[in-house]
Amino acid sequence: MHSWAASPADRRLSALIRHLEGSSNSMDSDTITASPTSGFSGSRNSVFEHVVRAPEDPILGVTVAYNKDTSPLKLNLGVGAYRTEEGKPLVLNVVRRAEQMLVNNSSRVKEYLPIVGLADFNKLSAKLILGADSPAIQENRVTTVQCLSGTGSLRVGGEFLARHYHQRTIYIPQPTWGNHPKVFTLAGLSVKTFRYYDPVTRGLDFQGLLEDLGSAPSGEIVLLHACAHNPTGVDPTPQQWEQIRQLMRSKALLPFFDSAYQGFASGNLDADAHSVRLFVADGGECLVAQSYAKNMGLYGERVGALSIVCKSADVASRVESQLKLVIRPMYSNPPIHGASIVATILKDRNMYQEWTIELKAMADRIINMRQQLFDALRSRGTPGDWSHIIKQIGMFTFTGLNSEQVAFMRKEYHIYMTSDGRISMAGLSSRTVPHLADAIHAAVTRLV
Ligand code: KET
Repeated sequence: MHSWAASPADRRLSALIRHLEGSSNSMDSDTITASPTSGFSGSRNSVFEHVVRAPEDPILGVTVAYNKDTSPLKLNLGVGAYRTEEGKPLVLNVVRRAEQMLVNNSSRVKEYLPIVGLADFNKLSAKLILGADSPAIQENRVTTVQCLSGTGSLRVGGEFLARHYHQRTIYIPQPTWGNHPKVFTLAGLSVKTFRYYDPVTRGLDFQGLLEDLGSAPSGEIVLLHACAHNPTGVDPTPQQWEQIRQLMRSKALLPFFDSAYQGFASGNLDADAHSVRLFVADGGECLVAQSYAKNMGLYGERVGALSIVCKSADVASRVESQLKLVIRPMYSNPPIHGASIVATILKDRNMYQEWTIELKAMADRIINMRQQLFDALRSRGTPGDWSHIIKQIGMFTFTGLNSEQVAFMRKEYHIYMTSDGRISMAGLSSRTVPHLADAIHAAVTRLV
């Protein structure tokens, strides 16, 4: 290895170059490129002439295609965003109420937040994921920094690890949320996968998972979905989590939890934090990225948090000082509005209660859509075993439809989903279930 490659900044740069090269393999060799040094006045060529068009994002690009479709039948089941029975985006009542309180409070100003964000928000976020009585919090062993939603929290955590942790590889489940490999590669980590999902059983490949983590070099980082695994909807049982914990601790593998769906899996915030709390209860260290996009419906507010649970208060405070050095040159400090909404709700007993009720209603509606879709396929006699639709957990169903069937449903039925056959159950309603069931039925009977 060249010595220059040893610095995290260089690793990030070469990762970035690889990333960009990866999206430019369709470059036409005949393309005439502008020379940046040609510089004569009147040149019609842009200095960016050589820039090739990048493909749309595999998830957010689905919405781009959906928006262009003029059919009244069109249905977007791509991005994981909650919709009401009427197919409309939802702003929670408790969020509206919190916003009103913030607007009415004339003492509030728009000054910069500290680099680590809103102090109340950080304390309350750690409590929400780790539990109000968490010894790690009481012993001041947790540092929490407000970040730009779940993605930003993963990125800051990844970059901190690339700079300060002795191992540089992160193991991610196969499959996982499509942005994970990109976030961690650009943060300066190497990405490897571990077996997670078995397409035959449409369940967890627990044996494969244990084997792969068992043969990972000691000390490596492991990305775990705290609950409601995306895209598969398959979570380990509590007993399996305990086995995973024992294996990881015995090999000193460092857990990095992605908690994007707390409350969305079961409708209960504590139950959905079980995996994280299990790992924190043994006194070991871990990272947790939290998002309020889904569970508070704050998607566009970009509000989330990164917590690092350490062995001692002293380590935690030094870690926090280094997190500030990651954040300051990246975006300086986080936005104030979304975090203020969250803090307002989390610190008021009544508002917190109101939130849990609205959250449970969202989770229940999703579970109800699972049942309706399953029943609709059964009543059509659609070939195949569709019981995974009701067994899977969280926002998504990993249907098992192949990319050809997905393309067929888009073309013939104007139904949009990611090409891996993932559908966002939260985008469905009683009104649209029959249309989706018709499309799935046609896809599986015509295209095997
Ligand atoms: N982790 C997971 C597992 C995840 O599914 C998402 C978003 C995020 C993190 C990041 O969310 P943020 O909005 O940064 O808090 N997933 C949905 C949206 C997206 O792809 O951005 C999705 O899979 O549809």
